[in-house]
Amino acid sequence: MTARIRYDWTRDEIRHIYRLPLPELIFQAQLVHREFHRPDEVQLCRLLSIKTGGCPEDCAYCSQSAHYQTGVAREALLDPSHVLVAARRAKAEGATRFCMGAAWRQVSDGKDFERVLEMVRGVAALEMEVCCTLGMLSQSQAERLKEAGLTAYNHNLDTSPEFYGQIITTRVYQDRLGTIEKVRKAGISVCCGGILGMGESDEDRIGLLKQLSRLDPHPESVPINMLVPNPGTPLANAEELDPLVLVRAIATARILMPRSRVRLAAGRRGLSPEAVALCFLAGANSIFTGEKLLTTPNPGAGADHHMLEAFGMKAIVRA
Ligand code: SAM
Ligand code: DTB
Ligand code: SF4
Repeated sequence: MTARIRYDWTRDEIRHIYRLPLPELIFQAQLVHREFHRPDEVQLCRLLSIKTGGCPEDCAYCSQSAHYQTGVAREALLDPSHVLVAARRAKAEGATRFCMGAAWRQVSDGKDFERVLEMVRGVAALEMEVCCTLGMLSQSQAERLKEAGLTAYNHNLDTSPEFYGQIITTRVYQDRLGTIEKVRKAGISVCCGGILGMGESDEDRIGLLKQLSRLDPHPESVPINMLVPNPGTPLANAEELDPLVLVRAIATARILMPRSRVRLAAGRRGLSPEAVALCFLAGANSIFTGEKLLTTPNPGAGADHHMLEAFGMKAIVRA
């Protein structure tokens, strides 16, 4: 049977998939996965925080929000030459995508934005996929990023529209959707996903998956993060998520969005190798590698090459 790409998934259909017996859910996800992707291949991506801390938003999970005392120091925008050294190193270690994150509510025009454009041009020249996550954007900024060679923009919906207000109060869901639309209109591919383990319910996770699967076209890349609890944030003591919930969410995302790259993003350090293997079986085909995500630790490139070897899987060489 050939999976059809659909943009009209209903909550009932998604709930039905999400609640299938686990072996059946993983089997269905594998059918879709094998039709659209090579099951032994994983994309390695590298993150770099180009502007850390002091963010005016109040995202309850984030170490970089100025609203909480998290011990993350506020830093100025990095120098493009420093960023290029990191990108070259990432490429040498097998990454085919380089993602630069800034703790901004939105991009402002001026010196800093020009510097970001210079970073994008530099990374694009290394023939890597270049992704940025800089907060909200204007249409003309999106177009200038595209001209500079940006291939993807990350902007997450994070959770369901219903739960959103309990996590972030300084912007609304519609702001996020608006930015994603501008990115799409500029011809940049969309990277959009969410976080699990913030105290949301199954219905919230289903709600997030519904929002993502009704974006037309689907986001080319869907990062699924597990909360990394940060001391000092309101979610510092959130209850740990059952990894099988993560596996269910990944498998459901795979079935709903067959062509998308599903990225097992933050929180991987807390997973056993068996849980990571289950995530791959459920249809994840990308990870962040390198010792740091933006501000929190992550498995290093060496450990990840080791892991893939043990699983008999390989990193893709060209994006
Ligand atoms: N400031 C920009 C924004 O929010 O769009 C870009 C950077 S922000 C850190 C990118 C994404 O990382 C967030 O939307 C969230 O999904 C994820 N993230 C941030 N902190 C996290 C944490 N502690 N655990 C898991 N995911 C996290
Ligand atoms: C995404 O969904 N996850 C990445 C990337 N997009 C920018 C960020 C994860 C951040 C984890 C927390 C930290 O390191 O500060
Ligand atoms: Fe700022 Fe992004 Fe952190 Fe929210 S997630 S506080 S917008 S850096």
